[in-house]
Amino acid sequence: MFSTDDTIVAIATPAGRGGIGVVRISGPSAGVVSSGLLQLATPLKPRYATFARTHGDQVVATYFPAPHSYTGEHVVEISAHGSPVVLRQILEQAMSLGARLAEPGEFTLRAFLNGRIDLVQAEAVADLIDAVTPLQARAAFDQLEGTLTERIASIDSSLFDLTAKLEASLDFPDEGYHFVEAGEASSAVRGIEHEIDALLCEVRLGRLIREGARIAIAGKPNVGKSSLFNALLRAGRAIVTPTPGTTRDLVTETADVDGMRIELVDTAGLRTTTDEVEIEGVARARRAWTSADLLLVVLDRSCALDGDDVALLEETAGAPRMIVANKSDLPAQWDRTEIADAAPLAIVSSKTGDGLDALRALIRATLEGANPATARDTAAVTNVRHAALLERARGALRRAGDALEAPDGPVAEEFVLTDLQEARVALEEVTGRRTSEDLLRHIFGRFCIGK
Ligand SMILES: Nc1nc2c(ncn2[C@@H]2O[C@H](COP(=O)(O)OP(=O)(O)OP(=O)(O)O)[C@@H](O)[C@H]2O)c(=O)[nH]1
Ligand SMILES: [Mg+2]
Repeated sequence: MFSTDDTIVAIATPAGRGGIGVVRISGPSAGVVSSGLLQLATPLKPRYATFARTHGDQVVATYFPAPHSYTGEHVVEISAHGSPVVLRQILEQAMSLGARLAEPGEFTLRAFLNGRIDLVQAEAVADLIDAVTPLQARAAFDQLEGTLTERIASIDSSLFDLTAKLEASLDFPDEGYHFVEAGEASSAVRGIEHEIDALLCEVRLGRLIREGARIAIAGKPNVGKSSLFNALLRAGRAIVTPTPGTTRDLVTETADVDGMRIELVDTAGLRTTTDEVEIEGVARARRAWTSADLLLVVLDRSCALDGDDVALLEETAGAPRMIVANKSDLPAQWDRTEIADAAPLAIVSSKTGDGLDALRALIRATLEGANPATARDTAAVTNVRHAALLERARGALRRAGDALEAPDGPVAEEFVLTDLQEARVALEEVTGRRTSEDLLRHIFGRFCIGK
């Protein structure tokens, strides 16, 4: 998988019919393969789209000579009519001319191996392709542009400075911090630790953006849970009727709520019943509530609160939740002061759509919790792998800082250096300066063919 001395080929556009389909060839003999494939009057001019014929189609070919291409190698991209048959023929001809079928993500892997991008950026390419909300796309794009890469590079260069000074001291036989005082070293370490802390603060938000959150809707029968579910989805997905006990099973759909990817779960209305189906529905509802990142507790504002509402508010008190007072288009029968509850409250009408935008914003703000980001912010860290490595770096820095500030004088440089070195190794693993074949296999295995 890791040799780059052969030439690879793949269809880069999605399977099936399309207006245009692209075949991408990368490697040392991309030029040779494409000239065997294309009937050309003159050789391809670098970076010029050129009309040509293959043996069965009219195409436009573009040649990107190394190193100024996506992979850093010679690349030829052939745009053909988007027929699976035509594309397959071009692919097969390229293979008969010596190219090998690319593995998933192998173009991007080559870009990484050739130093065009680092590992964070390679992972961002896959995230960008997988993005389903604009916010996810923007977070991935920021990483592709190098926001995290740059922040890690700056942290690593401070670490490099400090390690160099401490290492230099080791050459002196007598003890003591020769090129940097222990106090100065410890404040440098604490400063770096602080920068990593700042990155880690974004992890929660980053994971929300990248992976999305699960929100369950809870409430008594007939308060309008399914109507709210449909309104948030902007689709008539769940059945709505005036009969209490309409929803019996969990209904789950993915929604884009204020840019966040949300898995929304509608549940059966909570009530005591002897109906076997409904009993199971209520049991499922309760299980869905406990696995949710956020619970929307729906109350009907057009009916006075009753014992069931109070019981539900008590039952869900320990969960991360918001209260949604529904049916605001009807005369209100109670107000906020009647609920002794600190949870955020939104007043909406699932019927008219009133208050739904405010509800969406409140959902996002509540999920973001302690780290509210403005609508334009995204997080630099969205990936669990990065977060775990940053945690490891922070742990090592903490030990180094403590060693430098030890009550009976700073610990010898060697020990501090071991910790600093560990922090650097973790950072290098984030960007992929240090990496293993297994890790690369894992990361690039989730790419699509042709990327
Ligand atoms: N006026 C008004 N009626 C609403 C509103 N939301 C829901 N309803 C009505 O309330 C009734 C019950 O709505 P559903 O969405 O089925 O309620 P539910 O909570 O899912 O009910 P179950 O599935 O039986 O637990 C229907 O007749 C809806 O049209 C609202 O905002 N305003
Ligand atoms: Mg329902």
